[in-house]
Amino acid sequence: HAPTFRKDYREPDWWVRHVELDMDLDPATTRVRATLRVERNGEHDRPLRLAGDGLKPVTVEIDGEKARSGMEGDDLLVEMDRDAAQVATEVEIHPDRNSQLMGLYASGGLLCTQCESEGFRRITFHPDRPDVLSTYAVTMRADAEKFPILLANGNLVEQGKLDDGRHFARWEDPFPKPSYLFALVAGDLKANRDRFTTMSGREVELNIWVREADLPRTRHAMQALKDSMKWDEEVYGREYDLDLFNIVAVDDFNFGAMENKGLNIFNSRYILADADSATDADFDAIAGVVAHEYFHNWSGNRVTCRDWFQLSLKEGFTVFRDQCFSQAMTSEAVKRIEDVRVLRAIQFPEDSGPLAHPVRPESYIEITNFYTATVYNKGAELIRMMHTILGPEKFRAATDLYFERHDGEAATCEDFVRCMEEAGGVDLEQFRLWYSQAGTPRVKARLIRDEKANVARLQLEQTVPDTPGQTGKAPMVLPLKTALLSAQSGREIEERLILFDKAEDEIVFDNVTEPVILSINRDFSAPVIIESDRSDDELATLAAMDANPFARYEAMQELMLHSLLPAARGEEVPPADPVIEAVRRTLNDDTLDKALKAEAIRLPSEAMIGERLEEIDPDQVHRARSTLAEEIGAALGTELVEAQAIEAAGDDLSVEAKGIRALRREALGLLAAGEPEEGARLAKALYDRADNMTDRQTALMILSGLEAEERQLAFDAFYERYKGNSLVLDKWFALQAAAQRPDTLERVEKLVDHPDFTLKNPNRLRSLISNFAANQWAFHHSSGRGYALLAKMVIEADRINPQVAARMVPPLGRWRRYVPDRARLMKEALETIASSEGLSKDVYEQVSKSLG
Ligand code: HT7
Ligand code: ZN
Repeated sequence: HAPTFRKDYREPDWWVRHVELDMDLDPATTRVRATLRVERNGEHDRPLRLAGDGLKPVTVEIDGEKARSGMEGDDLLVEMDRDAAQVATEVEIHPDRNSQLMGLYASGGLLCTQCESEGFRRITFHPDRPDVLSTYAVTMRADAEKFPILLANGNLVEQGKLDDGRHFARWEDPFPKPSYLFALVAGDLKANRDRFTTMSGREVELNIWVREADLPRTRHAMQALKDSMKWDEEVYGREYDLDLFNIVAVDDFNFGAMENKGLNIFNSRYILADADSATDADFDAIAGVVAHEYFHNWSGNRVTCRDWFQLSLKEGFTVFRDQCFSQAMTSEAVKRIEDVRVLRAIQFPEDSGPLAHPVRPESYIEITNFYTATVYNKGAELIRMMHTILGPEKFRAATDLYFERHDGEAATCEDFVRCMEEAGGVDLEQFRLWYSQAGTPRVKARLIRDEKANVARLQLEQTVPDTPGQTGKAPMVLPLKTALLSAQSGREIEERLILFDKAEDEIVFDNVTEPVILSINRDFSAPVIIESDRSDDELATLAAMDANPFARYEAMQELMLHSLLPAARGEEVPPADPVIEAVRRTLNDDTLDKALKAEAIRLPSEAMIGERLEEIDPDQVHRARSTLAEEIGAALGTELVEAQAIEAAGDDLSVEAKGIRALRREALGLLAAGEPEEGARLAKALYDRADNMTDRQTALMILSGLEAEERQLAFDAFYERYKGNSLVLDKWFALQAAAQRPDTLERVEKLVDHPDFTLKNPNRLRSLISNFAANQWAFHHSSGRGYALLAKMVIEADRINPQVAARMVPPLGRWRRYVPDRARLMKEALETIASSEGLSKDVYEQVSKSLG
């Protein structure tokens, strides 16, 4: 399993200008004839190397004559005696045996493709690297009854009937694209059809293709698509470029969705929704993913990546774009809080563990292991920081320059930063370290008021931790949005953007004539960990008064951690009164909207508490968190009952209605912790009257942690009602895997044998196993059986789908952070996986790095 290095990048020896594909589609055996118009790149006599993965050439021809060729491993080498030629190959592939879901595969009666990053080589021989851009023409033939709809990238140019009940369609994509953006779908699908008029007045046909029965559940996705198209025009000046935009939903999919040119393919969980079956979070996620894939049409497709080390060029930028879109469509502050929560819960642990890597990695064994929170979410934070440094107008000028200069090219992160520098008129030399240095910077912040001089001095110190293969790092540029508030009134005295770029610095605020409180890293302007010495009183004032809603949430989290961290370390626990009072104030604050209230009263998760500890004892962390929840619940019964009782219509997806349901979830959760019987009664009543999935899921989540007869009744009722709906059944598995109860491990061990559980469907596998591995208390059971179960699932899943299996390894990789008995058991589980025979390179890379 040899690594590939960024430093080894070389331009391709041969360009492929055009690809002509001719495919006889059949689930058992599909015949693929590919004709590549190739051109020598520069002066050399190297052969044409075409990547393959499990392919055997039936024929290889140059300009219609048999070619001299041979295999080297999986690759086909073709001897070339001319500078330009038509090279044709023929292979046979077997979609119904493709359990990896890469290349051409069968899912629920459909045939569909997934080519990013290196799946095209499972369909035909091809250089299959993102810097080789070609136009494509695809002719498909298939059984007309089983596969009445035949789709590919671009425009449909011809279709018709054939003999033997077969038919054909020919598609042409005029935009040169890398092979990872190739797609086709064949199946019995129906479309939700709509139209969009672009800013220059062009009409675009929009189709969302699903099974006929699912059509009513596509409305939200269609609205999100039209909103995204409009937003990209208004905010980035980007117009859609084809006359047709197709989306297809499939049930078996390794990721969320794929941005293939003109033919996005989606995991059905990011398309299908109605109030009866989808939660508010599902609706929001659908809008976010639809927007993300649509935005890729410019940030990814029109301007693509030179090589896979540049993945964040398209992914970080596109995540930033989808986050801003969702902020604009919902609540700016709440969406920012959610995004930061995800960053802290997933990316921060990744950045401090054995799989830490820079946003632009230096090497990989298997590139799919680098579709990570670091490349995506930290990558988005880098773009956000540049946006903050440049300001919105210059940032827009810089993206205009980027899209214009690199349209139709395969670009690099460096190209992007250079456009930011040129159009923004800034020097980003030191900022570039964000792309190359892994690890989350830590900032110590101390505010000292000098009463005599009427100034406040902010002393800052930064350190960037060592990560695998990287030590002794240089200070980074940290844009810290900082304000001083009057300690008495909470009034904002001054806000500044500090560009902190040294190991140590002192920032002076003049004209400070009264005691002040520090509000730092507002809106999470830099993705760093802030350590400040602010007191409970100061945090409580910020939580109640800070004009920046994100900073209010942040102060509340810190206040809670002041109480949780000593308890989680087994130290003496300070009284919970400051937290209880702050929660009471928040609940009684009529100026705060409900969604923000819900965020503010939410306790940090066990994973987040663990992140702040030097050594994690999962039982102690659990006890610390549940004790604080109990105390709040017992003290604030009246306020919590009131907060959870506010009603909203189930099909109302307004920010206000979603906030009401979010507040109900948090309030009922705290209440159930303090008063379990009352909590069980209210949760069961909620389950019985709920007219939407959000409330139903809240009720089940609360019941799942209680010892009450209502629990089983509700879970059984839910199963009976939704057993035919696989996306909802995923929730049934997920809720049980996430249950905060002592017997969750045993229940999950049994659920693995449930007839509805399968390793073949990634959604189902993740719903049970990944949710279980994220359940800190249950997964880290002192017996080590949780680790053993995960190891067993990884080994079994690896034989079916290595990509999905490899993504389940990271929870075990955290072993060094845990108390010795857990660390030993986690390491043993990793060793069990490592010693299993025939491990894929995907899992091998994750496990060997985790142990190393
Ligand atoms: N660009 C897409 C990545 C993706 C993917 C990668 C590896 C294996 C399967 C995959 N399916 C989709 C998704 C995105 O970021 O938009
Ligand atoms: Zn993406």
